[in-house]
Amino acid sequence: IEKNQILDEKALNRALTRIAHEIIEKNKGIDNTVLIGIKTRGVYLARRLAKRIEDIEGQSVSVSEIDVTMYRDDVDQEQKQEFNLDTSNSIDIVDKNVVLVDDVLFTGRTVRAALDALVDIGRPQRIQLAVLVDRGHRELPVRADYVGKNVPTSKTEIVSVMLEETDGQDQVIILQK
Ligand code: 3GP
Ligand code: 5GP
Ligand code: MG
Repeated sequence: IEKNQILDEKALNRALTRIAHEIIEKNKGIDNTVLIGIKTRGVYLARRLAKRIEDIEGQSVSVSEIDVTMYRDDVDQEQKQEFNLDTSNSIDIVDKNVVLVDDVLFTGRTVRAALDALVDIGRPQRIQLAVLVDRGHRELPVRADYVGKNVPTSKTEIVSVMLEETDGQDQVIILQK
């Protein structure tokens, strides 16, 4: 297996710092904004962005998480019916500026599923999308508002996002099958 590093630890963390600044700039502050991380790695990225925004603005930022697996269009209906959205960890998104956070944007199906999930929770004022890596190959009309790095890939490549919290180190590499 060939390995190609796209982001090392420093570059990954600089990208997150830049995105934190961009979120504050685009929203003219952070007053009405909540960050929502998608399933595994998006959650840790959302927490890191919140920490940076708090350091810059001196104001706390709400962070929560969603698992959109059951909202994907490739999950069968039976599985879907057994699934109940976890409202115990209820997220208040009504009239909020929601920033969805994920590690990799690929076909756009996960983001579509996340929008579906959010609509079930409430009606936000606006939804934006932040991703660490945009690898292309969209199958739906989805784009990110904040991108750590655009990485043109072939469909057979795999972008491996490694984070300290889940993988013991920060880096992004492309694995060539
Ligand atoms: P994540 O939960 O941190 O996002 O989808 C489950 C995991 O598999 C994801 O981790 C993701 O990093 C990894 N993964 C690697 N390649 C792919 C891919 O092509 N599609 C999907 N859906 N996940 C992938
Ligand atoms: P999409 O739904 O846009 O096709 O894929 C986005 C989701 O699938 C993200 O949550 C991401 O974790 C995962 N994913 C898709 N392709 C890759 C990839 O090449 N590498 C990693 N790490 N995750 C991917
Ligand atoms: Mg992900």
